[in-house]
Amino acid sequence: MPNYYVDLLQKCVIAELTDPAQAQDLIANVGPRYGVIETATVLAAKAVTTPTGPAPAGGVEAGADYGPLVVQGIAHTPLVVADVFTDYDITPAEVHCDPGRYELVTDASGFVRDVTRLSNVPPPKDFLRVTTDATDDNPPDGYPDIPANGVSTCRIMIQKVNGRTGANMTAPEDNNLIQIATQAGKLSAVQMNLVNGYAEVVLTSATDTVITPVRAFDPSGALEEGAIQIQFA
Ligand SMILES: [Ca+2]
Repeated sequence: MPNYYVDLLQKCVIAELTDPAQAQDLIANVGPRYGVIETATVLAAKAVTTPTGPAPAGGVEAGADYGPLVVQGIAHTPLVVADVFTDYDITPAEVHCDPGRYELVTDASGFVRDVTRLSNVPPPKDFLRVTTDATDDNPPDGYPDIPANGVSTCRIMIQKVNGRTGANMTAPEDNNLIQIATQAGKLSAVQMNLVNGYAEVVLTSATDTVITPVRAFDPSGALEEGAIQIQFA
């Protein structure tokens, strides 16, 4: 049965989990922001939309964040299904999330139409969203790629994001010291301060054909780390 990784705050599926055993582990250890939908219903990709009103319309403001899956090494295929609870009839039994943090809101037929965060738990930490200007062309498989020739480069962009609202944080005080790490290739910098909540580095490819996680993290632990996978092809 397919397992879908769902952003509970945005009410949007962002990936299909491709390793059933890992998916079961994730279900047993759901995080503060994400859940798993385990359903026989086949979900079709639906492009992200900018939210135009309050829940349950949902939507993702600035693209899906695969950091938590990358950091945990969870096998997945990017799949964005916006408005998943609006568009599909999903039962509470199919939605795995932390019942101490989230309440499933059902309609008269018993289908989940909304997810609300319980207010007596602390909000999710602010986090680092990592994106790139590399495009997913060669091969087109969900991972942005650059040639594995040891000289090609791409930009790695790091944005501080409000964990509760998903909005970019761009104030002068959003100047956290962050560190960046990759398992392959070279980074133009491995430590820097955010400027108005933003930083970027250049990643130069290796000559091995690999997919490497690029992580951005806050050594103080105040921010949740972010990551992206870059393919050298
Ligand atoms: Ca690719």
